[in-house]
Amino acid sequence: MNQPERSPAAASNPYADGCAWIDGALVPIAEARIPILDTGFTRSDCTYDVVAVWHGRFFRLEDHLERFERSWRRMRFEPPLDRDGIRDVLHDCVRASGLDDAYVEMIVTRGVPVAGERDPRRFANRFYAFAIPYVWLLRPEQQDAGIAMVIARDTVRIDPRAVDPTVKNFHWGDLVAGLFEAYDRAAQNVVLLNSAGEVTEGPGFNIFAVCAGTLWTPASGVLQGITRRTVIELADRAGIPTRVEMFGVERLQAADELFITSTAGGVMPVTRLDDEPVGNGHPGPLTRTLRQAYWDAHGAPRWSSSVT
Ligand code: PDG
Repeated sequence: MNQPERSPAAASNPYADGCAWIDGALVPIAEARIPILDTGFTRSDCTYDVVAVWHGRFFRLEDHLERFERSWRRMRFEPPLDRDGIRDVLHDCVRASGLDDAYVEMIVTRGVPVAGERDPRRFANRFYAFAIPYVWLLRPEQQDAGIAMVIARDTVRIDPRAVDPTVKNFHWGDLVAGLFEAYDRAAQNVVLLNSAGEVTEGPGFNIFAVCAGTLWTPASGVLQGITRRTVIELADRAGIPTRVEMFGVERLQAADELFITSTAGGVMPVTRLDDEPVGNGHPGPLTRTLRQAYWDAHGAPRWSSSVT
């Protein structure tokens, strides 16, 4: 599952490190710039989505486009491109890059204020996209061995009534503060609780606990991850029961297995929690089965479409 060596063709392609789409033009990723006054940057007034390309095929592109559209509608954006236009741009970025395995992001921002304008209804919204080499949330050896995670103590997940986590957003202040808590406690990653002490999610991933053969994942206050949905569907097909409900730290602490899910890396094991082993301290059987099933599903025509 690791990145292949760079081919001679890639070495001469200016987009081989990634390709962005800005104002109707493709740009090599290192030269891609946005206007400094774009309120997507100055106010985090934007939404985005990330879809993967694996071995030349988009994974669940229509589901990502649908989630993106739900997000921008909720934030009352009017992107300058419709869904077909956006899909075409994503294909263009990946094709130009020549990447077989890519991390493909689409962003809509409120835009640049004209002459001190402060009424968000009066901005021309902007659309950006890029494709870069596939991003792994965990390094390969961490995916095999699992990582050490902490439950954040000093940081709570931002209240969903303030920032709706089902609308993918750049308000990562709590997630990044949580990561520093993890590093300070000699762990690699973090899961955050909400203000009621219920488990939510972490920086770029959803979380699952396996308890006596049943999968548990938080129902709300989290991004409705496409990887999370894929795992639930794969588990269903394999006859593994899933409970999508809120739960507290005790369920994580008592779990036989823990894993995280993200477009950036798929299904990834967590083998230590707050300095205690999870189960026997090694990736468990359900985690391994679902991780394999996840990657096997990437060629399936119902979920993947080739880059054209
Ligand atoms: N929760 C949060 C807060 C996320 O940002 C993400 C994905 C997920 C859950 C999982 O959703 P999905 O399975 O649809 O990917 N975040 C992506 C990828 C991870 C990363 O850090 O690059 C992102 O933010 O780009």
